[in-house]
Amino acid sequence: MKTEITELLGIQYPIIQGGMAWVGTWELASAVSEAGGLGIIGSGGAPAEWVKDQIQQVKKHTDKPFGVNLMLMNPDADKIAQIIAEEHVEVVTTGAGNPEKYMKMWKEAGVKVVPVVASVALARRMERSGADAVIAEGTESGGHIGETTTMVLVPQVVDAVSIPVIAAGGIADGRGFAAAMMLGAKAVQMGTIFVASKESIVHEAYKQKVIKAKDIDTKVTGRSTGHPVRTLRNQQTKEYLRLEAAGASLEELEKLTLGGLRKAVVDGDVMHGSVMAGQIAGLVKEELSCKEIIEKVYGEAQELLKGSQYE
Ligand code: TUI
Repeated sequence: MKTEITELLGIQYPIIQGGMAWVGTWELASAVSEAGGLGIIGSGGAPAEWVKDQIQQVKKHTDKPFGVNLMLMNPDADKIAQIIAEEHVEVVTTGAGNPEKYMKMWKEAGVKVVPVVASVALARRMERSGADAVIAEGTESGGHIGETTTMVLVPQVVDAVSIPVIAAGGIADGRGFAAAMMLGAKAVQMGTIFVASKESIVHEAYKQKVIKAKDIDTKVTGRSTGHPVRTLRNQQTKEYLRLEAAGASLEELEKLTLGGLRKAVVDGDVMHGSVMAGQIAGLVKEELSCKEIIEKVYGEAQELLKGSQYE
């Protein structure tokens, strides 16, 4: 399937892996890229040296294009932005902020810039600043989220900008993929399903929690602090929501989630850690390789899109 995104990024399938903190390591990113999608190293809150090392590792394991996600709240963001330019990474995606100040440097280095947006306003602004495409990410997604659903956000972003739009949030099979194309997207980004993939380095307990999750098993914490985060419900979310409702201080709340994602991903503490996952976790039932995931999602979508312009 050729779309503006496969052409822009030089990839076989219009499928992009979400840039997940702690999860988007070289192992996952190179597996997704090797399978014909776009693998992404998730910088999260990691130090710049770690990101540089991961880039070298992906380059060793695949010749295909890959990207780096810069989480803009990372204290090392300036340094990581520079490494992305120096290493001539093919694509940068950004999250949790506005990447305008790095745009010129990246464009000069030939890096394609694809910001994640959760609103039409930011999508428009990113297009004006020179973004090559945007990822419209709905509130169904795991991790740090906006307010609007994928179904509602994607067509409005598509109408607002002339650069290609990638849909994210709530997609884990061919039906979601086909639906996103019908909304006007030129590719999809998926996170949760890749968390549970064979190549994902997350602790086995994390994978099993995703695989066992049902439709209503995610919770959003931090709405009151302005940093809403979607995770699978556990002791941590229960305690957080209790404290949040009781008007606890930011400090008290942050104490509960500090280092929570590492705790879940690395230590496998899925009771007290932050088990970030999207609402679509309920649809993820088995652990497949990245190649199997991409071929399954794409194959299902191809059947559904017969007779449409994407055939
Ligand atoms: O960034 C994400 N998802 C993430 S980042 C992350 S690491 C983290 N951990 C704990 C707390 C906070 C972050 C985990 N998941 N997705 C992309 C995304 N960006 N979603 C929403 C946004 C967003 C929100 C507001 C982007 C820009 C924005 O405003 C920009 C501005 O300054 O106008």
